[in-house]
Amino acid sequence: MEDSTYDAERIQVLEGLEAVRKRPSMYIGSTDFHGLHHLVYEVVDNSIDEAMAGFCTHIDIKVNVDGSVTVEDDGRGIPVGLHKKYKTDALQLVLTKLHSGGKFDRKTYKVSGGLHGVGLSVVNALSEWLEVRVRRKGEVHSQRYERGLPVTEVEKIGPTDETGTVVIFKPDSDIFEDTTFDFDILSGRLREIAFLNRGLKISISDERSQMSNAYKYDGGIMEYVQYINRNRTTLHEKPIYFKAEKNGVSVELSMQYTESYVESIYTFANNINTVEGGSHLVGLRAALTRTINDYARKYNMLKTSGEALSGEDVREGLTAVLSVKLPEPQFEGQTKTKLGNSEIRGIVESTVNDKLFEFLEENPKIAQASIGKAILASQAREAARKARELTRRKGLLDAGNLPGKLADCTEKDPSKCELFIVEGDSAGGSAKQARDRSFQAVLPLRGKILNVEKARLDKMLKNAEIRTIITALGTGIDTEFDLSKARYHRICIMTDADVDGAHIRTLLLTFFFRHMEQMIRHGYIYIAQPPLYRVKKGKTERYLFSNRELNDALQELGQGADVQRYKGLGEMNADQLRETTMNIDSRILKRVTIEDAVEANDLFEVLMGDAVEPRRRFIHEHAREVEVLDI
Ligand code: 0RA
Repeated sequence: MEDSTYDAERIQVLEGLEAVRKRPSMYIGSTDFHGLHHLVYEVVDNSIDEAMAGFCTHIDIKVNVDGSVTVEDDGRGIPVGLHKKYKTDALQLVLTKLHSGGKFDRKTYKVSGGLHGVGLSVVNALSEWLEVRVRRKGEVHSQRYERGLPVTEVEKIGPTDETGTVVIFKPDSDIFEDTTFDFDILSGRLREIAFLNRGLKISISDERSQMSNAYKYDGGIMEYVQYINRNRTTLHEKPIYFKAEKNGVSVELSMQYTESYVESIYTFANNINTVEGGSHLVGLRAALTRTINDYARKYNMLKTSGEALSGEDVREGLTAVLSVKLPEPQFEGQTKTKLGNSEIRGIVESTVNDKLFEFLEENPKIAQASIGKAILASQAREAARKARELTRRKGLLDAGNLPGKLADCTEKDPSKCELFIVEGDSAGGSAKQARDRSFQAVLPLRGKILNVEKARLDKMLKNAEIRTIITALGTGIDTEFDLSKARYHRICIMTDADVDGAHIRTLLLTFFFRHMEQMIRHGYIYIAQPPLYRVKKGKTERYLFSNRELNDALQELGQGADVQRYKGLGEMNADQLRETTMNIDSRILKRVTIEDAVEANDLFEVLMGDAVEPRRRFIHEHAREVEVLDI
């Protein structure tokens, strides 16, 4: 009987190994960059489980010179010693048996579920080699595997008075497209894990580059919120925080209001970033709206008793981190990052209702600041709605009221039409001469358009430059946006190649991102790329778009070349502008992606937000680039 169990086990392990190596994506999602990094998270997750159980205080990760990775923890150590039923060492079982939980299950929440939680055996199966060292019961135990199969016994290699586990593995290049680890990617996720596990020290070093980081946050998710808000102006110094447990589910929330208009809610379930949201997020949203309204009503902060703050109002400018831990998480959605457990909604909702109300009662100053912000948001939204209605009633944004400054094209089919938004009247003049008027329209903008970060929609609509853009495009904005009404399918932003130009481009991209996102998503927005230099020698004439191109050209053409630097579009004559930037056959246009827009939006927060320190830091850090731009 015993022997047949042993044989059956061996066959099962071999079949398991083979299955993992044959279809790795079934176990780790993919064999690309993501799958590769997933191996590290998988090993780290096991140490995190040990930390959540209260036995591990430090996890250290090393990227080694040979491309292998070492993960070391100071937990209890993986169990070692003969397993009676399987006649195999317990350590070997953990490293070879798929889902070897069962008897060895630690009775705490686990980081299992989603793509995580597949176990060390999967990492082992997908590694060219793996070595494990366990400090336990006074001895160091060691074993080596190759492609998942043991090549040594579990050996005792020396005494120790410590406990812990070390796993060293080298991903198999037969399985992974590229086996190079990215230090920044690993660091980013490890920092997130450190925030989510208060007090746990996680260090990482890269033996290839000598870079290293260490994370330990005694404030946990409260510090996480402060970190997210580091570039924003906060409305109360200390973030709201509480932790509670209900029906075996742990609910931890921290949040802080800022002057910004965006909502930044991050949710986690068992340490996994639930990017797609799910039941815990639904519960949180419902509780926020309810509790903020209850508190505001109790203290007569609303004008009329019938008045209510909407969900959008209470979330404007809010940064929040919600971390739930539950016994059996179900992850759903495209990327398995949506929490499916329906019972969690009610648990989170009632916990947040109770605890948040309690927190506000105990911290009246924070309550005032938070609710004041929500009331302001509500009033601004109402003002914006009225402004929009007024503009609509007066037809201010109708395409029938096309702005005088717009030099329109003759073609009427929008899919063939282009609009060049140009900085400054003089450049606008050159562009009008340079264009092909049959399908290219030109809209010159004067000066900087309004700062859309600070301005609310109602003020924004009073700004002539903004109105001009909206009217020329014909689409309307925000809730009234209608892509099918677009008068041009190509909108080209054409600005000077200096700091001001970059600034205006950032402004415009932020505007499109926030109020006409579909324009970007559908690929309607482009950046025109005017040249930085013209080099002329004899009959050779070249336009160059970067300093590098200039250097190369000067090398090639030798001495005596004449260099002209274009500081602004206005310095080019119409022929030059046509040839280099507007003519379909010779120009370079860069289509704006949503990632570009997000980047512009972030940059914008730094450049335009009210927090002075981040702006100073940004300008300092980017001083060199600015210099290059602004010679
Ligand atoms: C099973 C049971 C116990 C600990 C572990 C696994 C364990 C696994 C890993 C993987 C990396 N680090 C780890 N640390 C611990 C509990 C054993 C006991 O009761 O002492």
